Amino acid sequence: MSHLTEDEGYEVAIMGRSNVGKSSLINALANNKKLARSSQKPGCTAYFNCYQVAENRRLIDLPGYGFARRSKQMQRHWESEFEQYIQSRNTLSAVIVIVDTRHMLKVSDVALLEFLNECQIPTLLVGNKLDLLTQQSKHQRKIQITGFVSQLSNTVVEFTSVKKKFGLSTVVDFVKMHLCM
Ligand SMILES: Nc1nc2c(ncn2[C@@H]2O[C@H](COP(=O)(O)OP(=O)(O)O)[C@@H](O)[C@H]2O)c(=O)[nH]1
Ligand SMILES: [Mg+2]
Repeated sequence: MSHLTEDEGYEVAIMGRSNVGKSSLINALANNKKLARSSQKPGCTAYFNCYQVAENRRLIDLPGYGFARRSKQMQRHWESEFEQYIQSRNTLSAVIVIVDTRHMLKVSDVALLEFLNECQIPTLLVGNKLDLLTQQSKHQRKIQITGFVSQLSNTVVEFTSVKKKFGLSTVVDFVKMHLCM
């Protein structure tokens, strides 16, 4: 937090567990495969990685949460950084939370979504890696996730495959709107 740029302008932050596709999404939005480090090794990103989209407009790639191989102490450190960032960053206009649709929402995803809701931060929940699901599990997962999100007044949902470039226009529109572009 203390190393971030001045709290001026607009920011959209990208959050999610490790390996769900946060860095890949930034690369897709930027149309640059090498921009954000996309890694096979989970838990690699341990910084607020800030990408300036235009003057005073940033996308922030945050470290993955719920990464068990990271020490408990590091997990607690990042939890408190997340909380502080969400609660105190004036420029934080909106958050994109990404999940891997092969799995159910995890306790940590639900906790984050509910916290963002309490803080009244506009949120887009992105159910990613849709290309890896069968037609039937796609349908089931969409019903489960959409059902949960319908209880949250500040949250909308979209299903994507960053790999197959599917569903990304909703993400682009959400980012543009909240970065006032
Ligand atoms: N099949 C598939 N793989 C994806 C998709 N999005 C990301 N990945 C892969 O998932 C892995 C983790 O992605 P990464 O962007 O590093 O996740 P991060 O840890 O959340 O930043 C990489 O191998 C990506 O190529 C997707 O939509 N479909
Ligand atoms: Mg990453």
